[in-house]
Amino acid sequence: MNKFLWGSATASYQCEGGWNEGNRGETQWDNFSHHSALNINHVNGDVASDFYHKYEEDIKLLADGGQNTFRFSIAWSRIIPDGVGEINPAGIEFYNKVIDTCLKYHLVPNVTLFHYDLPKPIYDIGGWENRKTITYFVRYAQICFKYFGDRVPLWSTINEPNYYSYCSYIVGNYPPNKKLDFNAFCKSGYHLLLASARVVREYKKLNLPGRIGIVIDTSNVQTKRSDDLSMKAARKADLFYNKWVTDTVCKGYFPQQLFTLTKDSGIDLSFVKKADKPIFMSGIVDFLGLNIYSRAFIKPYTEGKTEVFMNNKGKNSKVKEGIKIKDWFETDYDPDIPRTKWGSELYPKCMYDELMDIKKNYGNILIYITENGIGEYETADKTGYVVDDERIEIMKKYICYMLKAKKEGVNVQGYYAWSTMDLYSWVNGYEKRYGLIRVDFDHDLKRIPKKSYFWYKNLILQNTEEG
Ligand code: BGP
Repeated sequence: MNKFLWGSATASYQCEGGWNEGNRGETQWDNFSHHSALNINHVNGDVASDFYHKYEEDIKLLADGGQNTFRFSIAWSRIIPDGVGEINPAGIEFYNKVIDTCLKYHLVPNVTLFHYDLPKPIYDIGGWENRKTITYFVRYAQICFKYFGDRVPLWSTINEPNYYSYCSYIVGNYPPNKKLDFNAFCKSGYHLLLASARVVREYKKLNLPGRIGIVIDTSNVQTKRSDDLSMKAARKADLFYNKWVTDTVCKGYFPQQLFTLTKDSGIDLSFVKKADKPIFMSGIVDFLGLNIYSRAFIKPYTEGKTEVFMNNKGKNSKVKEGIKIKDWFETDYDPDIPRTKWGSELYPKCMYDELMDIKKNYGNILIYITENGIGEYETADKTGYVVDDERIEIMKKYICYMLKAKKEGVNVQGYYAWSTMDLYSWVNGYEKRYGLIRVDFDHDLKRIPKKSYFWYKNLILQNTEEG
């Protein structure tokens, strides 16, 4: 794998559909989208982009678009329908076909083991709040390595342990929809990282011809002022958003300051066990997958209550996303920075800032940009073609900043646009589109490459020729 990887990414629940086909078991997201009143968009991933049936067409389109790699995730509940019991041959067969199709079209498969779709029976025992989930996850990972490890050179244990826990236990817009439950946030976050470390350790024992990492959403922390109070708040925000994960997976231990601060904030840390220490140390990753969308612009917050804001309604809402955590920090708003219709900042320079920060802290660690892109409302012309100039303009800037950081010595070796095709957006449904390829959700799920698909193809070609 000497070539720079240029590709795009998906996740099982968001694109596969076929939710009750091939003996797939129910997941936490099926349960949420079918039954919860908190599913504000009233849509689900039952059919999604129908990748379950159209995977061959999608993978061929990727290759035709000049891409040389494809990031996707495995649905745990296809491999082990109840999460803990029998292996499902139909699930193994499905992912064998996906992987073999990638290889047929010369695409490097980049596989994530867990991208949010927890099997329902495991969710029912408390999901990641329950330590037992770690043992079940390790077994599931071992099965994946056994069946697919010979052909998959890039594995990621978990997608975004931080953002996933944040939405599940602080914002409350992901199941189990707990709001501002910092105890559950810390506990599940700790278990997710411990699970990741154990899986990394298992993988390394096997001496397979690949690498293993983790995928993280990093938000480069920035402030308007540089006084003492602002700098202290910035350090806390950096621990909260980034370093509890990046330090732990790159160095093998949690930042000590984090324990002191969380204890002072009244968090019950009884889930931290002495015996876990060597596991974290032996679970250091081979690479970091970075999902980069935006930065965290913050200021100190010492008076007032802890609150969280999230725009889950897009253009019909005036809410800007953010959080206020007493004695830690609060989100600041910069009027000069444009925003998406969902209220998050459009700030492409965060790509460069974050990559330089990673280099400063973790040296030459191998990096893949595992997600980057922009969610949009989109309309197609009569033929189904979408002229997504805004996406092109933004991605161009992000990619320029990535290449600038690479020139300055950051060991970044791949870039994945989010997403390969239009798919289900967590809590935002099908209105928020990220794909390089349009999916006609109203009719026959037809695939029609957008303008950005051709632009990306050209960009890959130019960058490959120039080396
Ligand atoms: C990341 C997730 C993806 C994807 C993306 C866009 O956090 O890893 O699965 O969904 O964000 O987020 P959203 O669809 O909520 O806009």
